[in-house]
Amino acid sequence: MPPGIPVTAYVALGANLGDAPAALRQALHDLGTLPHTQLVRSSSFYRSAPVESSGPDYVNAVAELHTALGPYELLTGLQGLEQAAGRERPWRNAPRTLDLDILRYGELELDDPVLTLPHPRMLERAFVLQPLAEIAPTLVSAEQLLKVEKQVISRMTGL
Ligand code: PH2
Ligand code: MG
Ligand code: MG
Repeated sequence: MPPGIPVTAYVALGANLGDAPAALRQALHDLGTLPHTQLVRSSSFYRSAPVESSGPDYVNAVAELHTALGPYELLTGLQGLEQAAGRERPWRNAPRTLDLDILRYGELELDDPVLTLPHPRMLERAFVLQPLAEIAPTLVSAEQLLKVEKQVISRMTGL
C-alpha cells in the first residue's frame, strides 16, 4: 500500500528477559527505521514487577511516532521487530524479550480480532500511563493516574 497521511501514534515498549534496557534502546532505534515512520520522542524507562505475568521485573517505556503506515501495517512492523528481538509466545503474558503494543493511532477507534484501539488495558496499567503521561501529558488525566497510583513503578536513572 502507498503511504497515507502521517498520523501520531503511541507505542508501549516492554521487556523482562535478557538485557531489557538494551532491548528497549534497540527497539527505539528500530522504530525510526520502519518505512514512512519517524520516532518523535520517547519516555524514560520504568521498572515494575510483572502484572499478571511472571519472571524478572519489566522495563517499560512509551514512544511517540509519526507514521504514514496504516494501523495494520504498523502492527506488522512492530511484530517484525519483536521477532527480530527473539520474541517467543509459549503462553499468554509469558515473560518476553520485547513487547511492542500500539496504544493509540491518531484518534482511531477499532475493535476487531487483530487490533483494538485505543489499547483496551492501557488505563489499568501504571507502567503504560506513567510513561505516556511523561511524553503526552494532555492524553492522561490526573484522575486516570490516581486510579493506578497504588501500582509500584520506578523511573530508572543512570542508564
Ligand atoms: N506486560 C504484560 C503483562 N504484564 N507487567 C509489567 N510490569 N509490564 C509489562 O509490560 C507487562 C506486564 C502483557 O503485555
Ligand atoms: Mg503488552
Ligand atoms: Mg503485545
